[in-house]
Amino acid sequence: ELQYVPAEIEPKWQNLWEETGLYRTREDANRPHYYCLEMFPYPSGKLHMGHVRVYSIGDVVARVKRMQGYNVLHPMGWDAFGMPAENAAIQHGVHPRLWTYENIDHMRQQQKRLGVSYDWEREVTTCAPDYYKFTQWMFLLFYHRGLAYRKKAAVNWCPHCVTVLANEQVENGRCWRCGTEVTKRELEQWFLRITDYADRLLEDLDQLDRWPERVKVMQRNWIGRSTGAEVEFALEGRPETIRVFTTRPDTLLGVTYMVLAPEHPLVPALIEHSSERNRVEAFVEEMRKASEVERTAAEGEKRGVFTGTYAIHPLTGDRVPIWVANYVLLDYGTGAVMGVPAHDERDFAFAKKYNLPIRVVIRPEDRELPTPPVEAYVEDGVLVNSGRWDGMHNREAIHAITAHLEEMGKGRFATSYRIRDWLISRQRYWGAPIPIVYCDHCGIVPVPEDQLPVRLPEDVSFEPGTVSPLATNEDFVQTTCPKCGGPGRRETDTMDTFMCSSWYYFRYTSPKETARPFDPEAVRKWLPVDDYIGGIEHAVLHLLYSRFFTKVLQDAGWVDFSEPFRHLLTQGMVIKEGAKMSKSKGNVVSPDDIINRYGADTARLFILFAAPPDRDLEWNDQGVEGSHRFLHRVWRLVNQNREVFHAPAGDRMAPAARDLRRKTHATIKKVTEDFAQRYTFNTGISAIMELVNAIYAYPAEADPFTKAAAIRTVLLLLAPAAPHICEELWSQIGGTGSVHEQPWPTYDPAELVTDEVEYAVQVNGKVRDHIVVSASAGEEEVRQTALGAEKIQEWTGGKRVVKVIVVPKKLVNIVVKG
Ligand code: ANZ
Ligand code: ZN
Repeated sequence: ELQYVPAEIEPKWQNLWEETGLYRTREDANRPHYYCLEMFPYPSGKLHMGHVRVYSIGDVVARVKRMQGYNVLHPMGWDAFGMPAENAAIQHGVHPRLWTYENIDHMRQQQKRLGVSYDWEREVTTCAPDYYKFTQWMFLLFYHRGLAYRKKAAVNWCPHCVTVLANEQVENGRCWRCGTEVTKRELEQWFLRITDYADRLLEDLDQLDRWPERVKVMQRNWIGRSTGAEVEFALEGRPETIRVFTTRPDTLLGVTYMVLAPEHPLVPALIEHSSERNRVEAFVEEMRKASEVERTAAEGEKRGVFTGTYAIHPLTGDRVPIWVANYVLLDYGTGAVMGVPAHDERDFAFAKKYNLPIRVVIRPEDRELPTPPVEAYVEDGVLVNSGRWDGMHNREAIHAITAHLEEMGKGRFATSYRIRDWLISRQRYWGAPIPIVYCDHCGIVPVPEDQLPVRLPEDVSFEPGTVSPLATNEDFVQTTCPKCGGPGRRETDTMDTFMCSSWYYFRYTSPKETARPFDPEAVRKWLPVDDYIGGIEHAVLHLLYSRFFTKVLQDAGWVDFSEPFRHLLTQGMVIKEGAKMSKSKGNVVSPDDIINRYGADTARLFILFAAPPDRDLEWNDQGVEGSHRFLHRVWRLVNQNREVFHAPAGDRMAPAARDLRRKTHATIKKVTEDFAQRYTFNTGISAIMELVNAIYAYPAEADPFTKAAAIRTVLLLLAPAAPHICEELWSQIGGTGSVHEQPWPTYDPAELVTDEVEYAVQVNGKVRDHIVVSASAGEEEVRQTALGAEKIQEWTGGKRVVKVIVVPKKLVNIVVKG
């Protein structure tokens, strides 16, 4: 008998699969297409268990779909630009390109060892010129559509290193290298106008009925659309007005003060002649240094200063004191709010603290509010102290008051968004150069498409001290203006790596295209992606940007759909001892160790079996052992039953054979649903385990055909999860071709029908129990089974049975007396 030695069979089959091109994407015209995609990794160095989990999930789906007769696109690639490569260059003196490509080679090897069925001929690497050429092309597409623009924005700046820092390089407000406190610096930067697409990004979420609700909620909050009104407040003794955004124009008559954000552009002019000028200036300076998070934390202290100036209430003409406070943000709404302490919690706290008046204008319909109020009343109600609107329901008043303001020219209906335009400039080396030239004559000039890629120069200085490493290479910087041919200077910033990952799934459909980012025909065939599998940490940025790109490509006529991912599966974390695996916790289990010890099939099986994919998975060594033992059991099942594959047919209608056939078909049904519809791989695998048990229990003398068919079914159903062992055993039983090219087994509904009948059992006309008997049971057997049922005896005990009526295949009625 052969031994199960994963270290022998796994590399053997991996090499054979590669030689025969088993996983090359098939494009038969008569088969439907299926695109199964896992989020591509950042080549950080080596795979962790989280990677193993996503790839195992994706691989099961891809393999099942291939067996079900689809053309399957199942590609892999590298999100290869980004900070860690550059940090390695700074810290260890390796060039980012070398570091990155070495990591890619290593991780690709690990993926191959896992036996994942990728079509490696479609691999994409975002840091390769043939790829980033088209990331630059995308930038130009946005630029020419008026969706890319330049404006000044603040970046993190380390005064000691004299360099810009990425957000990830700021640790607790200090530089990651030297620990100096980080300051802000204004630089010209490129933005993409994602806010133009805010409404569509929000509304199209409703189409995504196969996305987790949690992800959609996060995207909705990120976009943060609020509807309400803008109200114009005149200023006392000044010509300007203050415009506020409010979601509650119904509370307008409750306004007792106004607040401007500390950086509001009107503040300096407002306080110029004010007695409060010095105090306000000091406060503004202090706020400039605090982070947004600190300033707006809900529990955080609300602080402010009076400016010494007043606005005029648009309806009453009352004087309203103007304050500056930490809780108002410059870049939300208009950067100014009307303070309504009676109906807003933050305003209430602020008014209490600074002794500002509180005026109630809404009260509940069924009770009085205490005077003075002890908290903000934020619910719906009817208006009071609001003149002509008194008694109106506040929902109605929102509309009525805004309409009134509009008539007076003092306000309008308005919508506000939390989402901001996407800042894509990075003062970093390891990214795609922004394809722009600055010319003294022509200004900003986009690099023409036929001059792409703008190549990333090899030779730059990574030493901090310049704004952007690319600026240290004069050959790169100095160029000719594409428009006038005069001297020009290249943009030296690179693009946010989220630009690279926003379109890679298009590239896989036609990765060898040289003149366009992708072949629209190929995209029409494969997209939208059928399954997209990845981490919840991408719920907002990557997934939102990808949706944005798709909509822009749709508007430009490159694709004919608006959403790139039909079904999104966000897998849970892999944890050990209740915590996420991480170096700092010292609880990391290395995929290599597990593969060395048990083989890839065990690793994959355990990971799929231990939890449903969207839940966190608790790593446990006994579980791994258990999965490994199960594979041994499957191995022995085949090896101890070689003869059944050659034996003559026996009695196929004997009860044991019928039972095993029923079990086999029921398992096919269950596993098909679990693997290809519900994505609950754990329960599918446990169904296969039960079938294996049933085969072991099958009597030696029973029909061998049925047994052989059941074993073959186990191999076919298990092949997507444990591809190597199933391939090996398939070949041992003389199966033709690869197990992975067999048609997925289908079940016969007729085989599922059980030969049993259920009867309701009544005692004196009331149903007291149900019994199950063989369909062939005669009336007497049914009668005896009913009378013998435990629950029935509770009702008949001590009484006289006067009659038993059997309605065939339905009902037994027992009549008792006494
Ligand atoms: C008056 C008012 C009365 C408000 C009331 C609320 C309740 P959402 O829903 O998040 O859009 N606000 C407006 N701009 C702000 C800014 N730049 N910084 C901080 N707060 C700002 O919130 C809109 C509400 O948040 C607005 O409606 C405004 O306060 C405040 F009973 O106006 B409200
Ligand atoms: Zn020019």
